[in-house]
Amino acid sequence: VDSIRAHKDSAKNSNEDISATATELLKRNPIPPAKPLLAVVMGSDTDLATLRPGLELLDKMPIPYLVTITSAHRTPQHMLNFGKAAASRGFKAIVAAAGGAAHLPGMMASETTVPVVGCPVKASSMDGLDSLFAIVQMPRGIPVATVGIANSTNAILLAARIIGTSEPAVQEWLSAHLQQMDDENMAKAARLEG
Ligand code: RP5
Repeated sequence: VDSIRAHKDSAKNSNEDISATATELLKRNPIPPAKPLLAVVMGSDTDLATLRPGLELLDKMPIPYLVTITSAHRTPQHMLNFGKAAASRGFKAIVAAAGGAAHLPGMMASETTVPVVGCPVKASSMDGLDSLFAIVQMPRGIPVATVGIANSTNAILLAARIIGTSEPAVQEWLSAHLQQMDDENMAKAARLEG
């Protein structure tokens, strides 16, 4: 980020140069520690299509992660054990995607102090509204951060922001990502304005 700022000063409003630096930072992927910092869990393999955009973005981040399937209904014991062990395994955030009677994020959050980000999946004729309500309406005392229906990109970005509070490389990546979106939108606006 500092290098972006320094570059910004020296480039004196040269958007092309700033973009080049942001892109360069995004490509940098420091060797991750062996232990995953982020767990991405889903209730069924049918949730994978919804998670894909977020996972593709996660692949570019300097965050070691683990992806798995665990279900609040079909494998409840496994799901509870996963939640119980999450903190001692070193996870700093959990993204949990589920559809329909989407109890996975909430049940996971009831077993751990690791922050859980819930991603509602469209899995029924209710188009994801059922999943959204199931995930967002948690009882007082058991918080789950809930992103929009099927918005796995924001689920991953929010989890990355949580992890970034104690991982400078992640924060640097996120700043570069913000800068890149800014550059891209300014370039689009400039093209429209002619
Ligand atoms: C939920 O039930 C899963 O998260 C999934 O979104 C939904 C449907 O699962 P499948 O019947 O497609 O396996 O537990």
